[in-house]
Amino acid sequence: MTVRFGVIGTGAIGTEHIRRVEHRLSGGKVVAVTDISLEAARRCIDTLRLDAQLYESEDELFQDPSIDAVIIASSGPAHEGSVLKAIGAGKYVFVEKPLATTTDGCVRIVQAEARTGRRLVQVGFMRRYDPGYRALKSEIQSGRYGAPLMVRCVHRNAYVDERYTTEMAVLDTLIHEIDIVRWLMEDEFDSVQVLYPKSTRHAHARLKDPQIFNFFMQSGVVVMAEVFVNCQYGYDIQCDVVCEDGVISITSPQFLDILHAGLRSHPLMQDWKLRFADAYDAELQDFIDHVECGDGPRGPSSVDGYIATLVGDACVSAQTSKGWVKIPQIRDPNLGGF
Ligand code: NAD
Ligand code: NAI
Ligand code: ISE
Repeated sequence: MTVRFGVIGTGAIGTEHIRRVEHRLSGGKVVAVTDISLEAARRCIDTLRLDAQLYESEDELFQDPSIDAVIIASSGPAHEGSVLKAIGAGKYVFVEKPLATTTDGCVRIVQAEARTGRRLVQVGFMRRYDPGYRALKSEIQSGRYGAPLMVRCVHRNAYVDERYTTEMAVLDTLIHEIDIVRWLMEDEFDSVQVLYPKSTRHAHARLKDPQIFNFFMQSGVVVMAEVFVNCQYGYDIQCDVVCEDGVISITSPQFLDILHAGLRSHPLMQDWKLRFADAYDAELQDFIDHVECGDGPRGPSSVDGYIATLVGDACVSAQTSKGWVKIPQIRDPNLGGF
């Protein structure tokens, strides 16, 4: 069976995901698209020469019985409404992070999915599919380096535009670290504190940049995560796990080593598209494969999306409250979900 996709949101990553379903992955076909900007949807169809229906609203797209699954790649605040309608229409859902921008919105999604009695939702936490993070997890689990004590994360973007604010750094950017640290360490967050170093001259008035988020995990491990989204030089993702008997770090994939004019250099990736290309391919292929065989997605779940937003909410409180903020009970026993 071919999984027939409808795509909601044909901006930067929506277009990338359509390209990969159509040209790189197997078992999927994009049959319909929509975007709140019909101009963006039309441009996507033209640029990728798609043989796909353009719907003027997501409601029409959800009513199309030939669509098996949707990719939701609209801006974060639009996700909740679209995911709930998709579940109501009985479609499988691949939704970009964050699952929803409020904890209550995530709860509504988890509960709506649970009421259907089957798993329908996968969240786009693609780092779980990245070869570097997978190798790191397997080294941690080998026990060869003793117990982990500290984790140092760095998340740098070359630049962001004027729409990106101090608060957005949490659910837009840091949320990747929140999810990957839970997954790597098999541990939950306990408390968070935010530090603001001197701000870069490249940040605009509504953005403090960089920001440092310090966490205690429930096990006592300390996580230090830097978010710096106007670093100018490129896209730079780092993660070091300091253990009792050694340090394990991921390295960025590098394609070139250039000797020129008295210097040895490595060109740096400029954004997420290339850095995580293999991970995006793998997460969507995994989604297609599990939808195709009828057992529903097995990747990051709506509960993972809920926990990431819950921790994110505490980080946003910590941004304005100087001290440590306790993270509420991670897993509400009444939540349900898969
Ligand atoms: P974008 O602004 O380029 O694209 C968003 C698109 O969604 C736009 O075309 C916009 O018109 C459309 N849109 C917004 N609200 C909509 C609605 N209610 N209905 C239909 N369409 C709507 O943004 P982007 O960079 O592609 O990011 C989109 C999503 O992907 C975000 O959730 C973002 O967090 C996520 N993202 C994830 C990664 C990653 O590494 N996993 C990377 C980039 C973006
Ligand atoms: P974008 O701004 O390029 O695209 C968003 C698109 O969604 C726009 O075309 C916009 O018109 C459309 N849109 C917004 N609201 C909509 C609505 N209600 N209905 C239909 N369409 C709507 O944004 P980008 O960078 O593509 O990000 C989209 C999502 O992908 C975000 O959730 C973002 O967090 C996530 N993302 C994830 C990345 C990752 O590494 N996993 C990388 C980049 C983005
Ligand atoms: C973007 O939405 C992503 O998810 C990227 O991976 C991240 O690096 C960037 O900061 C976000 O804006």
